[in-house]
Amino acid sequence: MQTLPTPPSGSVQIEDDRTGLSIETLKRAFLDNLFYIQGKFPALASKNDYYMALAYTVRDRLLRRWLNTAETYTNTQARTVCYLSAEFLMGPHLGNNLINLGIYDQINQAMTELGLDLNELLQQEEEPGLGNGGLGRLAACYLDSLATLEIPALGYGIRYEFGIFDQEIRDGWQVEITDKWLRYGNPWEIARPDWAVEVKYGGHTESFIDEHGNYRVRWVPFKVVKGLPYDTPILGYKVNTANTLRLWSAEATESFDFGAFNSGDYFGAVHQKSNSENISKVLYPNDEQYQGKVLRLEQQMFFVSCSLQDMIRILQMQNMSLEKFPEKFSVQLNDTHPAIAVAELMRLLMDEHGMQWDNAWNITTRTFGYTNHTLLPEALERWPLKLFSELLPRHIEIIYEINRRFLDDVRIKFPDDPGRLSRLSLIDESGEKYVRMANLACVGSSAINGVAALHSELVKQTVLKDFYDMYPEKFTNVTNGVTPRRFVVLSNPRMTSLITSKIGDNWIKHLDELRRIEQFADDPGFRYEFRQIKQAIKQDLANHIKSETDVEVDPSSLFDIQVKRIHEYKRQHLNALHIIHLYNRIKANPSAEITPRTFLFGGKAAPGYYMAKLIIKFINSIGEVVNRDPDVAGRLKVVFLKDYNVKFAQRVYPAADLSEQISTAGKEASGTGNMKFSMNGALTIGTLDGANVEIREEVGAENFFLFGLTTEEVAAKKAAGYRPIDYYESNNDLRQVIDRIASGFFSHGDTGLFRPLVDNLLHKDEYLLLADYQSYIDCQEQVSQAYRNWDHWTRMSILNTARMGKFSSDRSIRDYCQNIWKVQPVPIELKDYTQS
Ligand code: 73E
Repeated sequence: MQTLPTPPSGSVQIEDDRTGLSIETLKRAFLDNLFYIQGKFPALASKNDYYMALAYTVRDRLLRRWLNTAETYTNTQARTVCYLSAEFLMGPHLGNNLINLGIYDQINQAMTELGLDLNELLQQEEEPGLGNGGLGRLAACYLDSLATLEIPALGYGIRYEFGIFDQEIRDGWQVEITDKWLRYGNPWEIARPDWAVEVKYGGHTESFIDEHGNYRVRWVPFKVVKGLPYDTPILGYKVNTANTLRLWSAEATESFDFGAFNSGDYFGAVHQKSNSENISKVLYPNDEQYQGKVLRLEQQMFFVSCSLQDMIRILQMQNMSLEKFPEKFSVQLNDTHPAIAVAELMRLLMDEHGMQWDNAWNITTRTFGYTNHTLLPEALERWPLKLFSELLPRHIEIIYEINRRFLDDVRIKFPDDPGRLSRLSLIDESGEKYVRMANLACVGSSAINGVAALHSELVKQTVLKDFYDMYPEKFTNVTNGVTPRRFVVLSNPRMTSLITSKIGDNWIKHLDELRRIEQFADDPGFRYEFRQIKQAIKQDLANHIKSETDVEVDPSSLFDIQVKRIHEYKRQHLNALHIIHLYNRIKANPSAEITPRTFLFGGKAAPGYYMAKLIIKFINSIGEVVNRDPDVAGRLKVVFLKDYNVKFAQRVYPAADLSEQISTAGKEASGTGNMKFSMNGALTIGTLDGANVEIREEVGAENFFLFGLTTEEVAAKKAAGYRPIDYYESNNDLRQVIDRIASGFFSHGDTGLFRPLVDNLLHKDEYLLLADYQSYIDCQEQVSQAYRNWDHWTRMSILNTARMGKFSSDRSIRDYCQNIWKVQPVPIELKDYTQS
């Protein structure tokens, strides 16, 4: 617990209602907020009023740390990390802030004493779903670790009015509902209208010679949009550092509409206003699927320009010269979504601040780092040149000039290699012309990294090979990590208490210390307790499933879980084939020995991704048949949980026995769900893909269920002309599974419904499900056998948790700080403003 400064002797210490941490003070502050902010007295207050009053009570306690932090950074001119990301999938703030402030238990008690249930209030929070999946959640974990490690940092992104859609399931199909997360207000953010900036689009450029005789360019835009920053404090775990997440909201500029208003074009002026506001209206719900929409490029330009202008403002406020930009800021590009920053920083330095090219380029390339998150060709961002030039006429000029100089460098290093030049060019000229954002990011950055060891190797060998040949020294790996504060301490309090009772609570900040519970893996008492906890959490989830879906699941069955975005490369349908295999076994011999399993799925499909939506329908259809077949006698249950999001993820990971990480080798860059499961004691069934490789190295091959082709084998098989139908024809069991689907058995006799799925598997099978099928089935059989020996299973489970230290996002952030950002911690002292 934090202590207040010692009062002068003889005086009475009264805790301030906005900072005090005693139960009595917390209760008083809470009731005060209910009254003065929500304007309600207890008899009239709704659950949401109580949630808001509590959120404000907690926010007050963050504010003092936040202001101390800002003041220290300003006074010390601290070197700062800026994490530019189109997505921040933060999850609910309240619980996490209680953990990081170290007041979870006090608040729990204060609420109980007021006759309220903290869990109910926590459930009340609408999560800000400002991301699609792993990439956005990674950004959120990194903010938590940056603050915890006391690194000065700002997260910059977009304040989407509508985040990722809410998913409902109707008749087994996904239905998308708009996410109105701001409906009841957002107590965690503070608008900063003083720091609004303007962003230009369209129009044309004009060149002129300035008063010093220098060639300059002026951009005359077609429209100007205002960016308004909203700040959310990001508190570290049990430190005083509270960094900032600054999200930009688009508004119409006041000045720009005047002409229209004065000329009587009221409608035109209002239209222009709503048009501007569209920019931050909605998150594109595509995960790893590029869509070349103008609005998306407007969004990227919008938050990038706002953020870079904000950095320049900060620099100038601290009386630092622009030359110091790369010393003051290290700017990380979270994939290519913010890659336009390379051209925008050049433009700001040259056109707005009068700098010459060489100087501006030197500053720019020392500033940026670029993280690649995917090798999937359909995710690569390339903008049609025409669209790009019309929206960003000045940026295309700058990109041409960057390209001209860059290709000259290439010619020097690789003379007479036109193929290489055309591959490296920032402009794709092979057919219709495109601007290649990954190429821009590579040329404009001093460091390029992948997100797991295997992925970083593949980046060098495949998509960015030519850049690796050109600049080998820029390439590194930083394996992803996840925050144990949210994904263990907050989500699994029972396991947290057990571990802490044995080894103290240092592991929460130094996850490597979890190794110290290895010594208890053979202690029968510890094993028993570990297993009891898992059992109790599974019971809770079973109750939740019953209330949500009316399906009864047996908490002693093996909880086999796959939660992630629905994508063919992630192979949820391979999991489904295994379910049908087991079902067929039961149908052939109802008394067959089958380890009872509950198959849980969760995840959203991109609204325009037909095959992913069909996979959701497929899983639900299997569930409909299997769950009520009397021959199955409850031994198999299949449940698709709707609307998988961060809040729900926190309930799911602790309840898993088995974590499904079954992507085709070489396709999943890292995965981070795999880490969250394993930290909570689930065993993994997985391929040698992404971070699975490193997880298996850490936990030991004997505590990991490995199957499937390797990346090299996948490539070789494809090169040799892969024919999935051969597997179908030569494997009886597989044939029976496929035939059962094709016969309409899971679709009320309709043989057409799943035909696209079946045809795809038999004749295309881009992700090699059929090639991996037998290996997967055999491996699942080992899982079933292993689960029968619960004592041994629990031992493996404990060892998984104990050996996950490497996958704390604290380790990832340390890697970034040392190898890429070159930034040091700046500890924050707690000062008391009320005394001064
Ligand atoms: O393997 C994951 C990785 O763990 C990868 O698929 C994901 O990023 C995670 C964090 O590194 C990812 N998401 C996207 N690309 N890679 C993406 C692309 C376009 C839009 C939204 C997300």
